[in-house]
Amino acid sequence: MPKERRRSLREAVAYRASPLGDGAAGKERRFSIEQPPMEGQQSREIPDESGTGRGSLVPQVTITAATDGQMEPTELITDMDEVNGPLRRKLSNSSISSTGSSVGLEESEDDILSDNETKSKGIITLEHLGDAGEAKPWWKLKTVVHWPFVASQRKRLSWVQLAGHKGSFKAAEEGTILKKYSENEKLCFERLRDDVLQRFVPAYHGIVERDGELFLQMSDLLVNFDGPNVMDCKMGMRTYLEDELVRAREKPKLRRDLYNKMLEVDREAPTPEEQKQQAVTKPRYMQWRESLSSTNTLGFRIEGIKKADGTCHTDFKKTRSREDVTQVFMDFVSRNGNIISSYIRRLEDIRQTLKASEFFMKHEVIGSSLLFIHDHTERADVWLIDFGKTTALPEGQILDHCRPWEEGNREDGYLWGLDNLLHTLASLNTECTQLGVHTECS
Ligand code: I3P
Repeated sequence: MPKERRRSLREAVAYRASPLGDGAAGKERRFSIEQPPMEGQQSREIPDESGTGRGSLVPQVTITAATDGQMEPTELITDMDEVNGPLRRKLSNSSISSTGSSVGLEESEDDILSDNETKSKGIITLEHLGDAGEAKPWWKLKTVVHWPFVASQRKRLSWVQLAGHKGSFKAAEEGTILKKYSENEKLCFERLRDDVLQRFVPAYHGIVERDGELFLQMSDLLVNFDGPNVMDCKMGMRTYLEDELVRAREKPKLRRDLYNKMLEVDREAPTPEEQKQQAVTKPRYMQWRESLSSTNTLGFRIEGIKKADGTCHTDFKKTRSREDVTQVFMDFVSRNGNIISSYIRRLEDIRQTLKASEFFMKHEVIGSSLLFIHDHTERADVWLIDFGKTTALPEGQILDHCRPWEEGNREDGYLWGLDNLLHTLASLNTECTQLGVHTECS
C-alpha cells in the first residue's frame, strides 16, 4: 500500500459540468458554515488557536439522510484536545514551531518511496452531491433546513485538482471544500484572519473530521463562476524551505520516486551517480524543477490549467522562457482584453496589499500559488492559496520578497515573481501595455 502522503497541497477547486454519480452512504453528519444560526439550529464555539481569543460562531445542523445520501459523515472538531490527542497521530502534515524557525517536514525526506506513489493531477471526481434536479435525499434535506445555497445546488459538481498530493481534498457542503489538515496551513489561516491580505485568501471555516482524518474547511473559490477557467501559478524563485535544504545536507535521503519523475521529463537529467543509485534527494529534484521551469528565471511557474471546455493541462514542467509563459497565458485568457485588464487590476491590488501586509512581511512564502479564475461572463479573480509551506520568520526578522535569495536570508522572491507576472499579462495586449503596470522589483 503506498505510503500516505501528507503536507502542502495545491488548492482543489470545484468545477460544475462533468457528471458524477456515486457517493458514500452518509448516515449522519454535522457541518459548519459561517452563517448566523438559523431558527432551530444550535451553535457551538470552535476554539481558536490564533491567540486572538476569537472563536468562530458556527451553526450546526444534524442531518440524517433518508436513504443513500451522497455526502460522507463530516464531524466538526470542537475540541482541540481531540486534535492534540489521538487524532494528531493521523494528521496529514508536519508540525511547525510557532515562531516558524524550525519546521519538521518529517516525511519529505524520509525514505525511498514506492514507485506507484504519484501526484494526482487533472480532473478528479469526488464523492459529492448528486443531481439535485433528481430530488436526491440530500437535496430534500437541505430544503428542509433552509440551506442558503438553494439555487446553485441544482447543479452537478465535480472537482479538478491542478497540482498537489493525491487524495488531498474532499467534497464538503456547497460553497466549501475540505483540504487535508496541515498544522502549518491552519496557523497561516488563523494569522491571516487579522491581516489585510484576508480578502485575497479563501475564507477559513475551521477543522473538521471525516472518517478519522482531519481536514481544513475553506470556501470553494469557484462557486460563483459559470464554467470557470482556472490557472495555478506557483509563486517565488524557490520552492523548498531553507530548512529542507539544511536537513537534506545533514541527513541526505534518497528518493526513487523523484528520480523516476526526473527521468520521465529528461532521461539525461540524472548525474552518473544518481543513475547508479537510482534516486535523488528532494532539494536536488526541486532545484532541477525550478531551473527547468520559469521559477528561477521569472519567480513563478505555471502548474496547471483547467479550461471551461473540461480540458486539463498540467504539463508545464518545461515552460520556462518569457515567450513560452506569455503564450500559455494568451491561450488561457483567449486574448480577451477585458479579462486581462481585470487580472491586472486584481494583481495590482494584491501587490499593494502584500506591501502593507504584516503577515507577508513576517513570513517566508514557499510553494504558495496564485489561482486565476475567469469565465465567459468576463468575471475574473485571483486568489492566494496553499500555505502548507508558508513559514513564520524568527521574531524581528522581515523579508522584502524582492531581493535575490542567498542561503540564510530566507528571501522567496514572491514580489519579484508577481512583477514578472504583471509584465507578462501587460504584454498580452497593446492597450494594457500602453496603460503600463506598476511594479518595483523587476
Ligand atoms: C512536486 C512539487 C511539490 C512538492 C513535491 C514534489 O514535484 O515540487 O511542490 O511538494 O514533493 O514531488 P512535481 O511538481 O514535479 O510533481 P511540497 O511542495 O509539499 O514539498 P513531495 O514529493 O515530497 O511531496
